[in-house]
Amino acid sequence: MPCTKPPSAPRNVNFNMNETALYLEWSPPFDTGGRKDIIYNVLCKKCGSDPNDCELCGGGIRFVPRHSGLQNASVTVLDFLSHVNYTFEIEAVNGVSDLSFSPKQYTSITITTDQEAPTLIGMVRKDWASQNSIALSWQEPDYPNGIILDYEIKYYEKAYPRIAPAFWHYLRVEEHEQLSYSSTRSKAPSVIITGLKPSTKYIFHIRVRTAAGYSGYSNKFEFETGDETSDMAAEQGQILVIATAAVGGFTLLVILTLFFLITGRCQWYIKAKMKSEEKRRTNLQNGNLRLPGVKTYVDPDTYEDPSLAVHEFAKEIDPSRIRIERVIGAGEFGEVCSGRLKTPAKKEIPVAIKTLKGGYMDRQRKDFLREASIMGQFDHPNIIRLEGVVTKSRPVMIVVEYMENGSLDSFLRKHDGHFTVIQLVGMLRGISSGMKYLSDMGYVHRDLAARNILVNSNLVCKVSDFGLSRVLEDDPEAAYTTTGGKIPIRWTAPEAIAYRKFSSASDAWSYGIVMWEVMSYGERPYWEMSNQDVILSIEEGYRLPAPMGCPVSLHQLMLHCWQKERNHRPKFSDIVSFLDKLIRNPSVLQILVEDIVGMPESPGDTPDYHFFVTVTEWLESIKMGQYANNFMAAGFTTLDIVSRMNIDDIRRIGVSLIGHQRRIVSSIQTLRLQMMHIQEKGFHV
Ligand code: ACK
Repeated sequence: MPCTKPPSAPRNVNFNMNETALYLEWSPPFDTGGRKDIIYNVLCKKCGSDPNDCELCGGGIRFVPRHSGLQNASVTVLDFLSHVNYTFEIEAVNGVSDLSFSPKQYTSITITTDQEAPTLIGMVRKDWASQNSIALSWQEPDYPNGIILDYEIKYYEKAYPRIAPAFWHYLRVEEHEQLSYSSTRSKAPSVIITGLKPSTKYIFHIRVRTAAGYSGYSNKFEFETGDETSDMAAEQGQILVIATAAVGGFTLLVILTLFFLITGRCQWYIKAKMKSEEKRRTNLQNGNLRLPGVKTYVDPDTYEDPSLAVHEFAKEIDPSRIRIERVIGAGEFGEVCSGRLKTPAKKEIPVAIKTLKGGYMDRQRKDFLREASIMGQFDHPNIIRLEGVVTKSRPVMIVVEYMENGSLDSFLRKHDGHFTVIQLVGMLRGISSGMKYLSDMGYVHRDLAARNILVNSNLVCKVSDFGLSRVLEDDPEAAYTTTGGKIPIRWTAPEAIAYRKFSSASDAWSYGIVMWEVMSYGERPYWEMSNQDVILSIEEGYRLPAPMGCPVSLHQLMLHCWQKERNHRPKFSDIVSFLDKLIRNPSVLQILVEDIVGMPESPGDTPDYHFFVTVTEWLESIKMGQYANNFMAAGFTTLDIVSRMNIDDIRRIGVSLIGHQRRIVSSIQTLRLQMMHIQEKGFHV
């Protein structure tokens, strides 16, 4: 056997930095020295303008998980100073490195830190609590390092309420929080948080924002809301103040008033503020309150003459400005072509042109142009932009911006496995941002699916296809007027299927399905299951398992979108900020579902699975029966053994098509879940 030797240096060091954390990652060395026991050490140096003038960073800087003996090729650096050149030397060592006389092999990277982030908030105080509200206050940070823009207050119920605890048991604490928290902002160092549950403990932490970015979060503080008596106490407090003032006379009243105003604890003021805040929340929850200054969507069906609507929201284009180049697909009303549009500034821009085929009925023309009347009201980077319409000559056309990569589902299928998780999350972030815009405008899409998202050459995803959204949810006729009477079952929330309750919350359900489509590179949701089976399985509590290679945090978000109770689903604003957090902390995305022992439980009622007895039966149920012999020959003969297989086993036994590998891995995850239930219930297969 040849001797082993120290490894070569790590490669491709990369970094990602925000105001409070620096994330370093690198590739393993080319030459492992013939050994598998590679670990990494990171040495930090602060350097002056002369790169040779460096000193060790010392203890001021923190490494997570640590700076030496790292098993993974990444580390997070915290507590760095501003305007400093840091050089990080990353070395790879193995079991024989210490025995070698040759110099250590390392790669270095130098990073200059920017403006300093504000320091942390210290103590947070509870000023008072009622049944549904808590008032907090705190000191400004000692060194804000700039003007304080606002404070972000993040809070969550101490025992996470929304999903069965079993779902959370294997997750790290931070991941619980990532999904279950609420947050609010305040410009002053105090806040009244409303809409809480009575007699419930909440965890709060707060961070401050300046132009340089966010500080880290403060320590966590635990406070409890009051019970019925606390509201009475608050009322009694008021009476006491009034009584005291009456008895003690005018001077005492003045003193008390001043005292309360100065300390900001005046019960009257607080009560009034609390009431108005709670009212605001209630209005928001009912979805009635539109933010001031945010445009509201106007349903074109409210126009008696639809051509009035289209001309209000869409420009009429002279057809001589349009050059059709080629047909790129077939739409519901006619061909979709690509071409060029001459702008008034004589510039030619690429466009897609939807045409209305000849021989149409008046109703079809109205339906066709309806989409333009809707699209023309939107102006957002993640919503397909309408350039204009041609209605005064034939063919009738809708001209929209051109999206080089076409629809998202086919694009992903064409590029199976080609993107990094961060790129996929970037796409999802774009879609959620477009959906947030739509829901802020009061528009319900009803047909959100990867096939209705378009992708441009920069991988920017835009929501399109505004055809299904014909009627607003409170229209009693809604059940009978949807195009073709068809609902895209696999993408649609149960309440929308059952009683046409379409809302932004049902769009959030569809968004979860889009997430699943994206993370599985365009796989069909629920595979070949029939629509009827999909409806029944959802009703029974079944939810799609995580696609292969899917980070736990993303599958959690999907499950969150698929909560039966629609008010428990996240709002699109929650989704956007959650995905932003993931993009800022990509290390969270490294935890994949298949790395975790035990599988998440579906939300809702206890699932009632189909029980399989043989491996062949199970394979056939997922339309993979052709591999039954491969499983048997390799010794994977019982469902118990199969449930412990991993992706390498699946490749090794000869499942070479990536789509098949993915389907089998996903189904094994469901199988494991099923096994866990069987064990818990004491059943035996
Ligand atoms: O998947 P695709 O290439 O993307 O095929 C469909 C086809 O037209 C029928 O809808 C494509 N398509 C639709 N709108 C656009 C657009 N704005 N830019 C580029 N392609 C588009 C879609």
